[in-house]
Amino acid sequence: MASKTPDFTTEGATSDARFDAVIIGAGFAGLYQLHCLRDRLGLTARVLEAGDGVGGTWYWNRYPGARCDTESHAYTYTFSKDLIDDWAWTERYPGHAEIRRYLNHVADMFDLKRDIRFGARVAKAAYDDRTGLWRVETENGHHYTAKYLITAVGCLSSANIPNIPGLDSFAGDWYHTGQWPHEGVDFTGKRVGQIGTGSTGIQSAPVIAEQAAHLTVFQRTANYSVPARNGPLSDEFKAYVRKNFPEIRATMHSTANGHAFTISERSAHDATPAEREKIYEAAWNRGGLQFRGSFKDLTTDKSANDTAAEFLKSKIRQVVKDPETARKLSDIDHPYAAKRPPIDTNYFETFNRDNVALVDVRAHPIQKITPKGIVTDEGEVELDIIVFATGFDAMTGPLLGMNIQGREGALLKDSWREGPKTYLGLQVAGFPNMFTITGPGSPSVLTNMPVAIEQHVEWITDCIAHMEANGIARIEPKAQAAEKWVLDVNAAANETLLPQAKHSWYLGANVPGKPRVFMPYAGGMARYRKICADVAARGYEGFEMVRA
Ligand code: N01
Repeated sequence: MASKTPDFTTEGATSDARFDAVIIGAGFAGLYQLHCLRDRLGLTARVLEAGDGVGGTWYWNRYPGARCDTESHAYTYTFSKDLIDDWAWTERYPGHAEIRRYLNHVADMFDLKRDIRFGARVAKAAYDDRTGLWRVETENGHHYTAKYLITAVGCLSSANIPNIPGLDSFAGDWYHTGQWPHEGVDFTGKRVGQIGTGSTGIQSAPVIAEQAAHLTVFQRTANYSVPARNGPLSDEFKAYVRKNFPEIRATMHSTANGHAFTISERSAHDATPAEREKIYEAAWNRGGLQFRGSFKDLTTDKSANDTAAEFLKSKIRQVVKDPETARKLSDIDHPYAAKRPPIDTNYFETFNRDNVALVDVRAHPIQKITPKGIVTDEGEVELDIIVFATGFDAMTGPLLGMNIQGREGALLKDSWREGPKTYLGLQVAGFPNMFTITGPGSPSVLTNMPVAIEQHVEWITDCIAHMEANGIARIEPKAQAAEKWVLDVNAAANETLLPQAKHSWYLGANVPGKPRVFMPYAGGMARYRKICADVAARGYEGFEMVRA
């Protein structure tokens, strides 16, 4: 882990530093929010960022193989033509280092870093009923006050490290993929155990296996995966993207998931088995998340989904040579894409290597960690390094970790004891002037994140512009509007197969004790965009606005 930056500023150290807005986080969301408030509205804003650089999730996630699953030409801001013309991605999917280079480029191009304080982890944010201002305190004791508090903390930034007895006694080294050492980890000659086979584990296992003496993958839930088919982008493709960006952007803004590909308008039931096989085979060969778009009903109709699921399971059985390992890897308990579908580079092929083993911890749960390794009821696996690819306390974790207090000192963690409650994923009743970019109840993680982020940031910016122009001191959702939105989020999830994956992090099921509530809005980005626009057009319906 990088060493902590010493304070380089006295700002907020002896008296509160005062801004129109405090933005927490310097990833895609925080950078664009700063640009909008400062350069479009002329407000003062300070970004507080825990890391020592920009990047958000990509500042922390530097594990082997870390790469975005969205194709690079769509994993991008779309608000500036100059920026689009000025940047060319090099690979079909951007790696973590290239995304950091991109975000640094954006920060430099729009001169954003001068308004970001790095190494500033927020310890507390409290609304002051008397002044109508937020007071934000960092772990290093600096204080900020602002009319607006905007959280841009990401959905997947609070590491979930399982509480396995004996971890403290482990004599080797252990790491969580979301808190990866910046200097990297040398696996040469080491016996490595990796716990977790989500999108992250599926990316990291093949890379670790190439370097380590031996890799044991501990799998609790078998997972589907489609080959990513990554590779360098041709000059022709780069030129195509530059020339056609307005159409690509229009596609990203019109599809349910914000990607640059469209979903077929055909039902899987309207194709013969031979036609379906051909379509799935073509999608498999093309690779990537658009496998989901092969038919319009794969995410909503179980029997349509079964056809894709069976195709993908048969691919696992074809690729993996050892029948027992193939059986364990293809014994999948949920519909395809009901959990976030991973894409991979040589994931299933990795299990054909002599130095890789699979342990089924659903059948043989992990009992404890000893100084020497991991123990299941099948025995002890001796290890030098444990890699926790065990995901995140998603969506609510980063917000609840900041000790946020609203009106009359009410704690966010008390308001959300039964599960998160927001209006549109944008605001919480009782927490005036606090905006949550890609908060629970927003489409966020079910979509291409930069698209969701741009929409949120622009909506928040318009809302703040409206408040400033009309002398409005305070905005917050009405309690009934938030209650209704929670019902709408549930109803939207129930229109899909998503709730059928009982162990998914969308439901909070991966963190013991977390309330089981379906958190993201599954109605699609296009529908959500219209709902937000209509709410604003009707004078911010569902919100209460109070004049100064
Ligand atoms: O985390 P996960 P992730 N014992 O929660 C297992 C995004 N992402 O980091 O499924 C044993 O999906 C757990 O098992 P189970 C993407 O949105 C994006 O992989 O709970 N196993 C599971 O196998 C993704 O969905 C990119 O039964 C335990 C794994 O650990 C999200 O991040 C790349 C366990 C966790 O899987 C999270 O993905 C990578 C225990 N106690 C990730 N606890 C992009 O490309 C957990 N597991 C943008």
